[in-house]
Amino acid sequence: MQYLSGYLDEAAQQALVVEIRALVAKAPLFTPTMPRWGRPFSVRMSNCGPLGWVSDKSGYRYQATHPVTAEPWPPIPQSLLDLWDVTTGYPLPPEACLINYYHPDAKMGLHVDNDEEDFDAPILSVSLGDDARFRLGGRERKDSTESYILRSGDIFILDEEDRLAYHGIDRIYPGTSMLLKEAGRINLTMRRVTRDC
Ligand code: MD3
Ligand code: FE
Repeated sequence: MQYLSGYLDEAAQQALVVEIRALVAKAPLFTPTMPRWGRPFSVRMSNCGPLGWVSDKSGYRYQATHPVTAEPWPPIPQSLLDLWDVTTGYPLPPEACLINYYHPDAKMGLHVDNDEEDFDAPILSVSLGDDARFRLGGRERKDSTESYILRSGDIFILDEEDRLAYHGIDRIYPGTSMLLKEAGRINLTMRRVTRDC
């Protein structure tokens, strides 16, 4: 994995927040629920790109439309496509950009991202707003974990080695960033979903 601490400057972060506000005006944040029991996530989500990640009682999946509005997801902004090119150098563009919004008391339990077909492509993560404690483990839930503080403007690139590692967000540190008007954190993850040969 590559951790590009402080990669985006203040102006770039602010420009991204403006883009994200426009995206969530078109594709509002929704509350995903756990498969089977339907327990709501504390993180609210939206997506942009041809595909978006959703979760409800029938399971985790990628789909082309918003689960509430049934509209196609808005396109990924050019600035994010450029960021993907510059930082990953991957020859194919991302197909999904998941927008996670964490209230100060939101967390994301330890999990593996394996709903994609293509595990060779990198995942690019961008953090905005309040600091978060990110935990990265190994391929088994019992493997030891390392913690990182993800700050506004930080970028993470997950390559093949860490692609199937357990990870999660333990907590948000409210009031650590002035970027968003409200306390909380936004994380963007850009991904390939299909195996395009
Ligand atoms: C390590 N998001 O959306 S981003 C997720 O900060 C997710 O919102 C976290 O985990 C967040 O699925 C962490 C960094 C990240 C993203 C994908 C990974 C780390 C990863 C996939 C494999 C291993
Ligand atoms: Fe994840």
